[in-house]
Amino acid sequence: MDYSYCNFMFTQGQRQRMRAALNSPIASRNNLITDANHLATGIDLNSLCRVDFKPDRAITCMLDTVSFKDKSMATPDSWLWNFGDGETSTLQNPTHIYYAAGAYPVTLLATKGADTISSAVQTIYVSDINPVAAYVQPFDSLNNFSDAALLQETDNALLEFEISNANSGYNSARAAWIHTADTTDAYSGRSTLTSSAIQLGGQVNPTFSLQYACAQRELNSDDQLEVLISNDCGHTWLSMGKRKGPNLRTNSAAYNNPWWTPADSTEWRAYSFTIPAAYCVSNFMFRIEATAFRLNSLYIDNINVNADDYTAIVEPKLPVMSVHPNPAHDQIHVVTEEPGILTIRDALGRVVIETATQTGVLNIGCAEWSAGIYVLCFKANNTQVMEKVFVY
Ligand SMILES: [Ca+2]
Repeated sequence: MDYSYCNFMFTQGQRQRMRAALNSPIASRNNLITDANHLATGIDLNSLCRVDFKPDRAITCMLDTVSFKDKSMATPDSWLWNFGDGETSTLQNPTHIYYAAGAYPVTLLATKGADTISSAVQTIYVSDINPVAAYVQPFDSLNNFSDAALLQETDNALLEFEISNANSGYNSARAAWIHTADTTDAYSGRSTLTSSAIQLGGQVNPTFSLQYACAQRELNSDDQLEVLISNDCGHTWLSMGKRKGPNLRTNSAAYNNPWWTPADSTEWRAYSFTIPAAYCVSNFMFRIEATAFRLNSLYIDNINVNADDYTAIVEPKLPVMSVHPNPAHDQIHVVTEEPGILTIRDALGRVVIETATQTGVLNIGCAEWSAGIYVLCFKANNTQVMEKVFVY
């Protein structure tokens, strides 16, 4: 039986269960793929039939260490690694440091007795430290994701992000788009877009934001969007929250036709957060992870990282609001950069003030307010930002 295409045949959940079963010590199942078991079941371990390897990461930074692990069947006698930058190694499981940004094709040539086999090429993407302390991506004039300094990885090629059709972006021409063709092969999988390193060292409260639009084939499936951030060049990742199922879709109907397109900006939502201080480092990265079960279409647009300092924004971005002093006692000064609606709620969610704002400063007296936390929500251009203020 050939299961080599099993990522097209089974759902994510089924695959996780099968992998868990194979790696479980129960009934010694985790011994099934050991050399000892291969010997016992008559597999010839004296000849080499498959040479393969796995890097600990496919995207990394200059001067960072990448670990490579030999995954060949039947332990080879010798190894010759080519790291794609002119350097080689004869260790079984070497580490390597890249000293310049670029894409490096890595191969492993392994020998056992008379057999010498080369692995397939795997590319390691090495990121420079971005000299611009911001990242903005509107996807409108993009040919491929590497031009956007985004590395795409997927476990189902039918569910890769691609550039969307005309007039489907957020208030704009195009977006990044996962759409499921009308075939069960294309229903289940995970695709990620990982940024290169972004220079956030020394930044104060930079923000991450993107817009997304989503429709589902079935309203009870757990399609998911998650943004993760790294402060160590992709070694470890912190989830900034998952949007799942009903919290992900921006259109309430179930769509079977695979070509759903958001009608207008009301079918888009913002995913935004303030980047924690511990992540304001010189090699900040973000990863957008989309997991599909019965997805119809997922659109991502208008990624902004610390965009307030960036001068080349061509699309609407999140409205800008600053609030001071904070904590406040007598007055709150709210500065907004465009007309919009400001709503202030107390800790129980009750509206204290709702008012239209113009560009500039709005002074709000708060001397009579009870002490506590208040949430200011500023809406403009169909998006919103929030700030908390403590009144004492
Ligand atoms: Ca766009």
